[in-house]
Amino acid sequence: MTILLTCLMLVLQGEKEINLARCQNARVSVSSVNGDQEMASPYCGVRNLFDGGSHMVNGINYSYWLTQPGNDRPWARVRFIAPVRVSRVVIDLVEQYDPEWVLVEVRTGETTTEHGPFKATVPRTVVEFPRTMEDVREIRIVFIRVAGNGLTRVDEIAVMGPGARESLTEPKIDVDEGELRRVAARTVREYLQSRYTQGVLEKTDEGWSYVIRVDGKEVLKIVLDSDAVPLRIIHTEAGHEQKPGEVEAKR
Ligand SMILES: [Ca+2]
Repeated sequence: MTILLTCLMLVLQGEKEINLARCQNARVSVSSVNGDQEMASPYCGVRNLFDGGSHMVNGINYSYWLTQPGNDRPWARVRFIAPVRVSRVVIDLVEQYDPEWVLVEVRTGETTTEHGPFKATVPRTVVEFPRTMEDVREIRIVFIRVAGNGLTRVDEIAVMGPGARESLTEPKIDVDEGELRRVAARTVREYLQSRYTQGVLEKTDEGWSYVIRVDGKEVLKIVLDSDAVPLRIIHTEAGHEQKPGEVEAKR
């Protein structure tokens, strides 16, 4: 009876264990993406780690994260805007692309503690904390390959802890300047067939801009928002503006 009441109370409070990495509160990032793609890539990018096995963007069904070759200690990170409680981390791996060891770093407040390294097991590695970790701001999972130079593939990561199921959503990417630069560079490649290549990233009042100059004269500018979504492509030289395609707008 007591157990039933406890369960009922947990349900009423919405306190079931959920994957906290899939909440509005979380920001996800990875050390590299195969093909030097941006983290947001639908093919092997970071969102595939937190898609529940069903990632589908524009008819492309990829559900795993794949690293760059030579990324020997690749990592995936989940940062929480507001602190959370975490009981365990569940990692889905596949043979041939699996790491030997898994190390979990947990930042609570200003302190970071290391858990492991634990021997990785396929298809699933579960890192259970001795007790629920309180006040968690960040979890970083480091994958260690003894052989080196191989590709690491991870199919799914769940950072489990109490939370409201209705807050589940698409994971948001922790955008840094490297990600902004990668997204801008791909936009240049796709729209301009590599006529220009090197630009500089600049912070302006309207957000971030990637500006390409030839002989000191601005020829092209791509305006990105803080989520690294290209908003406008301004051909300064030709005097016109172009909107990025549908793929970009949906991100
Ligand atoms: Ca997945």
